[in-house]
Amino acid sequence: MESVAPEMFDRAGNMEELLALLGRAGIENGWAKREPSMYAVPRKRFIAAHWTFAQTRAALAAAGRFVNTELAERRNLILANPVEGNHYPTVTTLVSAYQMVKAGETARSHRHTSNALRLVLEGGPDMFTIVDGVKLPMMPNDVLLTPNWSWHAHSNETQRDSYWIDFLDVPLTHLLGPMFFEHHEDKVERAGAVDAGSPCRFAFEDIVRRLADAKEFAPGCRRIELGGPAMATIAIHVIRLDAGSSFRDEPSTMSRVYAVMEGAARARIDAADFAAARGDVIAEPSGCAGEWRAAAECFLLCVSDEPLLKYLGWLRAIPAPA
Ligand code: GTQ
Ligand code: FE2
Repeated sequence: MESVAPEMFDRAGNMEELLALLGRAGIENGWAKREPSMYAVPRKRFIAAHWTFAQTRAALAAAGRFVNTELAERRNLILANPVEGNHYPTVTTLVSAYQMVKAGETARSHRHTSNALRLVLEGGPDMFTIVDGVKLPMMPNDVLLTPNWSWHAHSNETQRDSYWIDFLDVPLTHLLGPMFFEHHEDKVERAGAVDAGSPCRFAFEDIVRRLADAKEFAPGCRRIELGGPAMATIAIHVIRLDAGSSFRDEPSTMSRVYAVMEGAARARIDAADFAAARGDVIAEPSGCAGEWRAAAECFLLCVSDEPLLKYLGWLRAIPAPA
């Protein structure tokens, strides 16, 4: 970029000379752009993808032999969307990861501006996430929140390694810029009482009870929301499908990440077919059509950026291509 005097533009004799001057001045023209900045409907960047707990569990168990929580802030495996060149987001705004904390181990206290939640796959009454000094039990299928800037550590006081799935809005934090992170002065924040009834904990038994009273949104399909919404950028829904039932997600601007809490499901997302078992994760990026089907009764966790898009006035259906 150099300084181009106004008189130079006066002397430009044709479009080519003008474009050359603009180039030297570091100014992009808006009529013959490299890339159109607007288009009729959203372009897709991410693709549907499936990760199995069978595979990631084995990988985390192996990581448990080589990686301790002194070395690793968290012993986690990032579910980067498999689209070419991507190494981090699972979908536009969200990243998902599997995490394991060994029996007797702790993962130190920290806080960050990114909002997070976890879905417990293997835990117990003495597996805790310590949120702002309060111990929240991590029982199988519980959902735990660690919103923006809340201190959190994980303390496994059970006899078995614990596994769960993390969901965070880090890709959104990266895009907008407001990432802050710090360690607690105590390695693991001192915790008072156990609070199984914390607003940051959704116990599976309560989820099951609420779903029993929920009305159908499609035949054999019931859905509840955890929180309203759970966090500023993230909505969490749990869907219960009776055996043989199915529902559709119409293509829209929201991004979704699903996890199977119980049972097994088949998903057809755009042209891809997936058979998902308990603990598996499926990315359903914005713009994708999803069809979900249960062979046997099934519980699905759906994590989305719905509240963010709603707030922005950008939650819209995307019409199918003509
Ligand atoms: O457990 O605090 O998968 O901060 C990524 C970042 C988990 C966590 C992740 C995190 C955590
Ligand atoms: Fe964290």
